[in-house]
Amino acid sequence: MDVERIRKDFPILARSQNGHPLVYLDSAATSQKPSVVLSAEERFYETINANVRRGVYGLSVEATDAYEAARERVARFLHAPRASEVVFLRGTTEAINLVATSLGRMLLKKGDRVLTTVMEHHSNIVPWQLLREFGGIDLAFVDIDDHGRLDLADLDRKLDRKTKVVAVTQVSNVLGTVNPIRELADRAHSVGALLVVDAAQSAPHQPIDVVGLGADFLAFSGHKTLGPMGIGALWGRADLLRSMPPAQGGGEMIREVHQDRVSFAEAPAKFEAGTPNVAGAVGLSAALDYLERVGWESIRSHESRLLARTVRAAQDRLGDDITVFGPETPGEREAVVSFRLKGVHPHDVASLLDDRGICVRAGHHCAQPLMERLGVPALTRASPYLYNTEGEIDQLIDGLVAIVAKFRGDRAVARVAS
Ligand code: C6P
Repeated sequence: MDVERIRKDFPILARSQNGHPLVYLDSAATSQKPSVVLSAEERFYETINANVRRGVYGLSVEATDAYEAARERVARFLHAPRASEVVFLRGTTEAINLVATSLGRMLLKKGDRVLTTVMEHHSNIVPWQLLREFGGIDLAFVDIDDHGRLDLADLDRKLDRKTKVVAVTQVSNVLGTVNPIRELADRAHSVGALLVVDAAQSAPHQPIDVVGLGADFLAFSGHKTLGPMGIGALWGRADLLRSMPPAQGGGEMIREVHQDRVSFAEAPAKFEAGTPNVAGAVGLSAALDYLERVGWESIRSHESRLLARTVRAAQDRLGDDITVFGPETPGEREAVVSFRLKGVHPHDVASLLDDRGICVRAGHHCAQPLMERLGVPALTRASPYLYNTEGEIDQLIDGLVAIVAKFRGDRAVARVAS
């Protein structure tokens, strides 16, 4: 894979930050966008902008066709049996909220269990907590082992006949742990529970096979997969979507509305109340085309080289001064490397790296239960993507070595002064 050529497709990578070339290592928060995505959105607004599904005039039909073609594109990416199983939403958060709200109205009764895990993003915890607060469901969390992998024995202990939903991330946004989704699907289905998969951190790195995974629902965000912000998708099994009530009401999701009654459109329209983000869907479609053109295999092998280099160089050059979290085996980790430097607050690490033009995320990463489980208040996280180079990883490590030296020096000065 020719990374230098790929970098030219991403206009933002040519800018500088604090007087240094930009080194963007926060793609797990949001990816950068190639020109083809920017121009696909622009072209939509310049040439076919009209509201969808409403108009009988040609322009509106063209806009609707573009929207539905984007749905077909996402369905192909997900290997979904039918495009009508793909619901366009703002992203993973909105998708999981839809599932929780709708299942809360249809399936989940007081005392039923939803099983999630301690490694989830808040988007796959809080929607279920809302059902606990307002619907009286029981919410349980599967633990992790010392390497940051799911504790499957704990899952078996907590997965009982009361369990109606298992909600799990495919890849942790903090640990990078890759969860065994197919195995989890089989275990969930053995007690009659549905499996909801959060693919926010896996979709950017591989095509998804919703049927092969055994998922009942799967959600991802366009903005992490080179697409625009404000667009993402929920895939759901056709029979489930058919029987589920809508989560939101408004235009376009109805069949008939009268003062005394309402009936709903078929899925996916039933779940897409209001004017959708059509340009976003068109941009997402262009992003998936771009990723496919580059080639998933090439992307994955490039990324695993970058991740391995990050972990190895961090350990070689920083030794005991760094603790890297998550599974050590390369195949068990994807997307992110989270770490702590001894004696330096993660926010200071991110801020000092920013002085060198290097963007990494620091904080609880919207995973506070995981931070509590790990016994840390915060972590620093680097998340490379297809446009990052090995040289950038070396700059990151150089930066960390300098930060450790600076803080060690500061402490020595403080000791002398006291
Ligand atoms: N994680 C991160 O820096 P939205 O915001 O809806 O596009 O995605 C939410 C979400 C859900 N699940 C996982 C596993 C995620 O990582 C995210 C987003 C970003 O880690 C922003 S907090």
